[in-house]
Amino acid sequence: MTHMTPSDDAFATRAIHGGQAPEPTTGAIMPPIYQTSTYVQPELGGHLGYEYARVQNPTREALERNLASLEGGNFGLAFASGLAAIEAVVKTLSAGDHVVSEENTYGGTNRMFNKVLSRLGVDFTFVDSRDPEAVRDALRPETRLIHLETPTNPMMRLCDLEAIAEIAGEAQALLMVDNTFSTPFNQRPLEFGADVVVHSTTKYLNGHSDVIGGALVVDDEELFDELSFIRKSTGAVPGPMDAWLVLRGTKTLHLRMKAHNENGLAVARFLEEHPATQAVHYPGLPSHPQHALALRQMTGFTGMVSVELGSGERARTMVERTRLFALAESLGGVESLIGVPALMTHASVAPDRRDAMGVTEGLVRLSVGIEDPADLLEDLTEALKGL
Ligand code: P1T
Repeated sequence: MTHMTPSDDAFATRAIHGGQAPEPTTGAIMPPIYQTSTYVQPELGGHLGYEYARVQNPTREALERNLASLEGGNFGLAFASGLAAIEAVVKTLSAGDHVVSEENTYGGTNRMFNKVLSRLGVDFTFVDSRDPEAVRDALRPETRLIHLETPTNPMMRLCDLEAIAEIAGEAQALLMVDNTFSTPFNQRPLEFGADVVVHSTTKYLNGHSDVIGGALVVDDEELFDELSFIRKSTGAVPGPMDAWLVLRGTKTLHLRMKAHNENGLAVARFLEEHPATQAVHYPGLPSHPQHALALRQMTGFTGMVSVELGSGERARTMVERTRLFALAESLGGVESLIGVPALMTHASVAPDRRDAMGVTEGLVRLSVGIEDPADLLEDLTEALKGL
């Protein structure tokens, strides 16, 4: 059972206890890692609620209840990766259906929509959803799904969740929101009217850069049943060990996110003041064009910061010089990472589309970790010297 009774407990309490109870046989306080592929049935046609581990796994279910509790939803579904979670939602559609997607998503999401799922007869339109009217204008009678990411990867654009939820409702289209960058500590899309929240749990939810995973959280039971059917029928489940690691990660989500938010803001302020930078993209800065919206729908602004340095050469110099910020794809771990999206996470996006969105070869993305902030600023000072 992945049904979650809504809890009145505060976020920190739900992070630690949500969806978990001591294991009844031994009293083990931590959910055991049920490392099994199948379950013995006492009689033909009479199982104990568990038949086969693609369909049910108690460790995975504990994680799902925990994530549902953190997002304030009724049902959670864990997947083998963030992309597998997004794909499952698109698989609720049929050939001939239409999707409106924010154009500045993670490059892999864009690649899956453009180069894989569109071949199956689902049509995609990509829009700049900073303007909710752009979403409305892209709607067609056959539009079934709107996909948003906010803040977007890597430009840190915001989508107005409440306004777009209203548009989705009028169009009777599902609204899916990728909440990977924000996490439920900073933003809970279901509260603004989204139908599906998606996560790459690889990132902040796990938080320790040792798992690839994904998740969906929904309120509606019928939608949950449909998504469960799709996952069971197509198979992109996480293993129990990975589910357990993510569940261990979420126990400290509130502490980690508080530190990520603080360090992210400190780095964004530092970079904005630095003479070597041309623009800093961070929703917590008053200079962010959607700062007012950020204050309305987010309670913290994460550890993700993008900075424009003006040329690919300058970006290369910076990312190759840092000592604490490791040059790597991914984000959301306790350790700081740095990269050039145009050459790394967004290399699969068409160059003209990248340029139009500002994902230039001079754009550097930082995933600010929770190391001592003075050391992080010192590292950046050294990396930008002479630029
Ligand atoms: O890697 P995976 O768990 O499949 O998650 C894909 C994904 C989905 N949504 C967002 C917002 C993401 O950022 C990602 C993955 N992103 C990176 C690997 C990255 O470095 O941006």
